[in-house]
Amino acid sequence: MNMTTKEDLRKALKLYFIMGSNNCQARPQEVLEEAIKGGITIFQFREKGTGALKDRKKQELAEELQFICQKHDVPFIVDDDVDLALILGADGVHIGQDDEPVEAVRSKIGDKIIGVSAYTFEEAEQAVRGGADYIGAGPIFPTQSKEDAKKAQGTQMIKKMRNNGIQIPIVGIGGINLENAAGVIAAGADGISVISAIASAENVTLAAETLRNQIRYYSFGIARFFRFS
Ligand code: TZP
Ligand code: ICP
Ligand code: MG
Repeated sequence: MNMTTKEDLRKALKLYFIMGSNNCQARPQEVLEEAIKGGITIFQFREKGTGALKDRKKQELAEELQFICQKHDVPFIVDDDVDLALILGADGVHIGQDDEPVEAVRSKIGDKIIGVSAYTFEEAEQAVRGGADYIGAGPIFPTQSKEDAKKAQGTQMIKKMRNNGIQIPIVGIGGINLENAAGVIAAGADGISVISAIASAENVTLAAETLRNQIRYYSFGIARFFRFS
């Protein structure tokens, strides 16, 4: 995967697809292939919750999904499991507030991508200080996909992070779909991350494609607005 500059990462975060084996009906390998056809720009392997695979089985699925990502030059990120990310040589890890501090993860994983979940501005600020490469802000809208999800706080949290000096890439997460994706970008996010809007879609490729077009259209509008105003 070619990710040579910070701007490459910002671009790669436009349409972030997250999935584990319990998020889809069809085989995850097929769902990922279809989502890539639809234009997802980065993928996170998040094997969590009811019936989640463990150990050897988890690693085998991760390897297969990583292979698919590599074939299509889509960055492959591992949720939570820094050891697995290292074993696989993943492009990065995504960690939450209950995981190890960013600094500790950085010392293990070197210059690979580190994303951090943030619910508040203070959490985002701390992640930046620790050396995070991007922030996953949310839940923005109510979600069914995370068992212990906090209360949704709307797009204002993204605005707050932006207005208070968070400059690294931000992706919104939680309940994002075709109807509300534009508002997340308009609030200042570089991209959106979704599980169910793609993994549970009847037509995975079409769902990804439609989200991608939505983001493209709105990011373009915002870029023009700032250039001419
Ligand atoms: N973290 C905050 S919300 C969420 C995670 C992992 C789940 C997002 O899933 P969905 O289906 O896109 O709401
Ligand atoms: N944000 C992102 C991008 N991924 C996650 N797993 C999360 C928040 C909790
Ligand atoms: Mg976590």
